[in-house]
This record gives sequence, structure tokens and C-alpha cells, in this order.
Amino acid sequence: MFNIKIILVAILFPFVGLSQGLLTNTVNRNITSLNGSWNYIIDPYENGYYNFHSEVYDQKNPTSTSAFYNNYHAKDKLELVEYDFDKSPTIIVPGDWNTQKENLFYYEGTVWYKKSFDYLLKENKRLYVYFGAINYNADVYLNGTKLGTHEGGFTPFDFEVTSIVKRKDNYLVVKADNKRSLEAVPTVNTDWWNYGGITRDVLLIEEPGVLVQDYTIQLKKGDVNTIIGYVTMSNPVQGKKITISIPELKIEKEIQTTSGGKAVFEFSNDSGNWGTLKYWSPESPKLYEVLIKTDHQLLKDNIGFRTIETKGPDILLNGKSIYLRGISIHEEYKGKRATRESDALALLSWAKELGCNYVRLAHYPHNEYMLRMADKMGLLVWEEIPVYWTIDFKNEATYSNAKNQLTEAITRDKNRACVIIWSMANETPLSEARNSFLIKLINHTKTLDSSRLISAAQLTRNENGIGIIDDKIGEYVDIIAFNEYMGWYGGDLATAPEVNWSSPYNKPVVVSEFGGGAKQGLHGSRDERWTEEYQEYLYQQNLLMIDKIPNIRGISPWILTDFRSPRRMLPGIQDGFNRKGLISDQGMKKKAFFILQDFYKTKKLQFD
Ligand code: GCB
Repeated sequence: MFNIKIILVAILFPFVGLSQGLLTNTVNRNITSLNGSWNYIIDPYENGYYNFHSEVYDQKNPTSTSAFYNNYHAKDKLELVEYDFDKSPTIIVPGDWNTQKENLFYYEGTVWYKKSFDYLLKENKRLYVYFGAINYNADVYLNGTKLGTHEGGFTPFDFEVTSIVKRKDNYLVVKADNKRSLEAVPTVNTDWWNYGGITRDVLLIEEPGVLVQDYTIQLKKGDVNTIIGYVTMSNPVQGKKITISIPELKIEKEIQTTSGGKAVFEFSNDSGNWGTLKYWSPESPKLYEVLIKTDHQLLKDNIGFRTIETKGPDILLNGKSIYLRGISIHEEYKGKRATRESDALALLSWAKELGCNYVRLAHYPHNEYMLRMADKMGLLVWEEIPVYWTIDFKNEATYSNAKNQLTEAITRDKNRACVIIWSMANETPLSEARNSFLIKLINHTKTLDSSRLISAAQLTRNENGIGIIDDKIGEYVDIIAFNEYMGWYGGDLATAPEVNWSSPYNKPVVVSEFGGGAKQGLHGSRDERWTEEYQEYLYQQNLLMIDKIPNIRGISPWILTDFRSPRRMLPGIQDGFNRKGLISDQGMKKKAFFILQDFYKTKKLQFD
């Protein structure tokens, strides 16, 4: 009954781009999951999207002269009889298609997804469809009506479907396309697997007519006695009453929206009636229940309160100098895109076992489960967008895309106490165009969130045997972060501890990556690449070197586990995996894991 003609039927309806401001805190809303089994059609030539003269079916094209197109109009509807969703195979959502279907392992292109569902929408309620992430481009249709599109593989988006949803037989169709392109973010060249598909949860969210769309609530920068924030309603209603309460602190305040549907607030503890606020920290990741109430809605969240700032070389968490005992992590678990809460728990439990108080979530915004889990487990987070290597810095559209991904990430995660650093980029080649691109991103970040620290993983240069960390972007960031691969992509491990580093900036320095590859279970001498002993020695020598870097306040070695990368094909060793993990893709620890664990025990004694 459902074939791909449902896409074509869209032409009969006006395009209803109902996307609006992102709904946040979706896990605590009134949700129905659309996860599970979906039908899919592989469409490498995009026959479901373009006609044979490459005209897009779902958009009217009055200038078209194609006979086929005219014919199409004459009939008003064309049935692509060569497709049938219901007879098509199924795939699990969320999940990458590469590891679910052997014939899709290396596939980069379009796959159509379809999910049917019934839904009884209560009177005066609104319904939204929410996607945690689709890599990379998505076109979304419900019951033949185009809802809109989204670009960017790692951030959420939603569409309102109140007027389209039916009691029975709804069909949600998604065109997911993971083709790489030069002007995209990331660009064509990365060192990770380009997993395709609907890789995060799909939800229906039922809400009242006027709903709380978004809010923020946190300690005021530099003032531990004031909580500030705002609530944004879905409609520009004026005078809407909202109550914010934090029962454990005996806070209950009523605020009202102004004309834009937004209410800004500031509560202070001048009279001491909150009692003692317990600050969120890795040692004590205290989360308070926060309630946001309107006459039709009660939204709960769990929020931690902490301050984060820098002073000269120090990173101050709740006023106390800390050392970031970190590890870098890709969103991958056991050779697949990590999709579930249990994956987040497994990955972050390894970080805890290493003795970490911090994780670098590389190289794109991870699943929201990771952030919520880090909040609960007490792990500070570096969150970044995929402005990676050689993206097209001169291209305005590339900038808008990066800015949009950053906005969506900050919108989703700004209430997570764990997030202390927004990172703008990774190892981007120096140029004026790149500098102005990153400076614009930094300024934009500050307009959205002025309370957190800003960084970017930089490259360094070598001058007379001294490592110089002087990228111009250092002037604009709060933390000087750089990647170094001493003993792997050059440099002599034996003399590594004698190497000196220098930076013109009196700011905290973090080594955002270092490491080397080892095949778990391969043993030999410390001079033999790919052995666990080589990697172990590389960690020992790098840690000695890093400890002497002026202003050093943390590290996030590369990387927690081996991860898939098409750049890494060495037979018998890599076999499609970057082997710099401290843990294999099958979950087996390598010797270097224990070197880092020991180092963190010492750092804990020094700083905590
Ligand atoms: C880097 C990149 C990271 C790579 C890593 C490597 O500098 O930031 O994405 O995976 O090196 O293994 O070469």
C-alpha cells in the first residue's frame, strides 16, 4: 500500500516547513518513541527524489520544459510503480546502516526510511516529530506532506505535525543522505567512519497549545549566590505566568513572559533562604530537581550548579584550580555508532575506571545520553562541532552550516553542568579566512552562552627543537588546546622528555590529543610499532614531556577505544580501525591504559 509515490504526492500540498525553535529537554516531555523497525529502500541514483531530467519531485518547477515533467502535471500524480516500501526490508532505528546491512557497509548516498504509526492526538494538544540526529542531510515527509529538511549529522531537529497527523495509518518518510561534500561540515576528509542513517532516537512529542519550548537555568558567572536564566514559550504570548521551583532549595518563583514569549529571571540568595547550595563537581555531581510549571504543563529537569572560569594558568571549577584528567572519545561502541543510554554508560564507565574527571567528546556533538550520563557520573565535558581539518573557510554557506550546528548543540546542552568547554574546531590549517571564520563562531557562542569556556584544538610548530603554541586563535579562546603526536607522526620518543614547549599566552594549556597505535594482544619490544609495548612507552615518554609544559592544566589523550576509519587499512593490524585506543574495539584493555591510570592517580593527589 505504501510505496514511494507518497513522496510525489507532496506536490499536491503546499510545502509546510513547520520547523521552528528546537524543543529542549525532550527526554522529560510527553513522548512516544518511534524507534524500532523501519522499512528502507536503497536509492543510490535518487530516483525517489529526482526525475530523469534531475528535477526535484517535491518542488514545483514552472520553468521546466521536460516532457516528463509536463506529463507529470497533466496527470497531477505520478506513481513510481517500481518501488514498494511495504515489501522492502527493515532496519533498526536508531542505528547506522553500515553495520546493520552487509551491502551498506561502505555505502554513501541516499536511503529512504518509512515508519507507519497510529496516533490519537488529544484535543487542544500539539504534536511534534523529533529526530536526535540523521547523518547527514535529511528530507522529512509525513503523510505525503513535506515537513522540511535538515543539514548536519550530529544535532537534533523537530517539526510540528499537529495539522497533519491522523488517528490511523500515518506514514513518516525520511530521505537520509550521507554523501560527503567539499563545502559540508565536516568536509570530505575525516579520520572517522561516515556512518549513515537515522542514528539517534525518533520521538513524537505531545504538548499543550502554548508550551515551554526552551529554557536555561544556571549560576550567574562569577556569582555563586545568584541563579539566572530564561524560559521561552512556543508562541509570542505576553504575560504568561511560569513558576520555576527547585524544591530542595526551597525556591519557588513566579515569572511572566514579555511580548516575545520570553521570561528572563534572576534569583539571588541574599537572605540565605536557599541554605547551602551544593555545587556540582566530579567528586560530588549533585543535580537538583528543577520544575518549570505553566497552567498546562509541568516540565522537570535535573540540573547541576557550578561555576567555571580561568585565571592566568588556572581553570577554576567552583573557584578551585583543577587538572583535567581526560580522555578523547568517539561516538562509537564496539565498532558501531553508539546509540543507546547503555552505550554511554559503558564508554563513560571506562573513563571513570581510568581515573578521569573529564572527557573530550570528539569530533562532533555526541548523543544527548552522553551528556546526561556525564552529568550524573561527574565527568566534565569538552563538546565540539565538526569544523575539522580543511573545511571550506571561504564559503559563506559553510559558515552558516557550522554556526547552525553550533547553535543546535548549545541549545540542546546548555543546561548540562558537565559541559565546561565549547570547542570551535580541530586542527584547522592557518589562514586569514580560517581565523575570521573561527572568530565569528567564537563571538556567536558568546551571544548564546557567556558562562562557559571556549577553545579549539590547534596545531603547533617546531622552532629549533622547541614546540611553539602560538596559533593566532589563542588570543580569542579561554583555553589553549593543541594536539601533538610525539613518537608517532615524527619525533624521537627516547628524547621526548627533554623537548620544551612555549606559548605567548598566559592561559591554561590542555593537550587535546596525543597517542599512538597498538594492536591489542600484539607484543614485542618497546621499539616495535603497533605493539602494546610501543604504545605503553609512547605514553610514558609523552607524559613526562607534557608534565613540563608551562601552564599545563589537562590532557585528553587520543583515544579511549579503537574506532573505525576508512583511512586505516593496514592489513592484519588496522583492518579499517584507527588503533590508537587504550581499549580495543572489542573492549580489551591495552597496556597503555594502566600507564594513564597511574598518571591520573598522581594528578589527583596533586590537585584534588
Ligand atoms: C588527529 C585528529 C584525529 C585523528 C588522529 C590520528 O590529530 O584530530 O581525528 O584520528 O589525529 O589518529 O591521527
